[in-house]
Amino acid sequence: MHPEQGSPFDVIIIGAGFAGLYGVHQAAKAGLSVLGLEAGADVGGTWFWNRYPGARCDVESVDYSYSFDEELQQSWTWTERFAAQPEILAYINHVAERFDLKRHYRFGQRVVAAHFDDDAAHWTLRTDTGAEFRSQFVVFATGCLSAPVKPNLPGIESFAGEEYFTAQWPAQGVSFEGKRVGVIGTGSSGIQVSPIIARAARSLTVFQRSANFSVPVPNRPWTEAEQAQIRATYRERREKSYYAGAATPHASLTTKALELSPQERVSAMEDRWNGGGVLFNKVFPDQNSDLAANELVREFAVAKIRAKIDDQSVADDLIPNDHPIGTKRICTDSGYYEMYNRDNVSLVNLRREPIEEVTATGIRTADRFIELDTLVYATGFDAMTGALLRIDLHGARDARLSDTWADGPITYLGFGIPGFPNMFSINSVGTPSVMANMVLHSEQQLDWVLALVQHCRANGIRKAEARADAAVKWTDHLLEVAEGTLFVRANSWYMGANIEGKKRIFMPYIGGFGNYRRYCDEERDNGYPNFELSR
Ligand code: NA7
Repeated sequence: MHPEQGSPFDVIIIGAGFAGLYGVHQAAKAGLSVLGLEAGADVGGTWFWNRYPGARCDVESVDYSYSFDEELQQSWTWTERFAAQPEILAYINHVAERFDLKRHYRFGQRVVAAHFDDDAAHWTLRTDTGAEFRSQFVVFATGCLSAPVKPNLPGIESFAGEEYFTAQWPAQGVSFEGKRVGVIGTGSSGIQVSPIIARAARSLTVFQRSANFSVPVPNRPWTEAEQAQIRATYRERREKSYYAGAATPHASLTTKALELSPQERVSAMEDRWNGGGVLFNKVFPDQNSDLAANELVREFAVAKIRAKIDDQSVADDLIPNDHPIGTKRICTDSGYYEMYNRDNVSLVNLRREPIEEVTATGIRTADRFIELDTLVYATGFDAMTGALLRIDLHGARDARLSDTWADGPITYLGFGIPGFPNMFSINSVGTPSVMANMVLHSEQQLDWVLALVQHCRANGIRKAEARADAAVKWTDHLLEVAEGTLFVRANSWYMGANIEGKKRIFMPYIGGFGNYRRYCDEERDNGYPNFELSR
């Protein structure tokens, strides 16, 4: 029977971002019956929701794009070196139309519950419209920074002005002309949106709980010669990326920081600073593991930042002193620090001057009352685990994800969770995706998952479930790799530290894309020894 008439789909893929769309395309191409479910009204995922002005990717456009179809990559023209949100969303729409992917999707369907039927070996998914869908396999391509968190500030509900969330920005845009605007949050989103608001608003007050490092985005249009050169060498560029640490063709130097002369070090840092945040995050091979090397990079960045700011007491507040550089994602900005030289912009350091309450007309801090017409929340996400844990997820033997992950998330290679057969999560905990180029990760992970689905179907396997011991081993391994770095010293969202009550544990695999890919290849090539495959 056709799935529409009641029999389960082979696979349901949740999410219409880069990962979900690719999965739907490949599943359909492989002849599987596939359904896509998406909470948003259209395709785009992250780039559908985060359409705040200034939103821009920190990975070069020619790398942050699909590699699976040579004609696609040869025919699409990226205008800018670092694409802004509208161009990325236009690209995703182009891909969806080119491969006729929207017809597989139901939009406006947020999955709120997913239950596994042990006997029938299928999943039943329920969405917020009350609709139910069944499938043998389910893939959560729901994003790792997709569960927005509104701050829990006293009185926040009483604010009578306009309120916007960078992660749920209205498609029709927002006018800040003549408004007194407050931005809460100084991660990538706050740092990108603030300079644009500052140019239009009567006043802008930035409320900063933690300072972040930001590197200016070296954006410019691609020249025609560069575009031609990239097209001619695209395959090599991708080959280099497939087994690289960050899934881009760029690598750190091979010589450790302290083994270089001071002059060589400065020139390397200057070069990488001019290449943007992703490059500056890996100038030296030991910068994220050796504090002395990290300190050299930090000092270089601090001097760069100080030079942009007129008032050094403001610079004191803007320079992080609570984490080694790079252990929280380095942001990418266009004029963020320079913005503080404007007369209409001020910074509130919440560490010194906490918010006491939000009222109908503004924010009262420990020291003063700031009148506001508009509040912008750039307060981040319940990263990596939030999207899954917000769903009522029941696996086999009545396992609940919230119980399975009560002591911290465990997965095997990020895809498989013991107790949750035939369910896979993409770009999630246990994968290196958030550390790097998400698009190539999405291709690699969906290829892997769909190969396993096809293996099951070809061999009459009804259930595939990650083995508990393998998940413990993988989780221990990723923690061991993280312990060897400075990342565990930061209160970052990688550690779950931005969410009150969330277990503090390093969630991504930081061993690099190439190594991760090798583990995945080995598991597949050996016939999935770390999965329980039952008929
Ligand atoms: P981030 O990087 O998580 O930034 C969120 C910011 O909001 C960060 O500065 C937080 O401070 C701040 N925040 C969160 N809650 C509050 C409250 N209650 N009061 C004041 N300030 C608060 O999210 P983004 O959207 O900017 O970027 C996410 C990723 O997208 C980014 O890393 C890139 O990979 C792309 P905190 O640091 O927690 O003290």
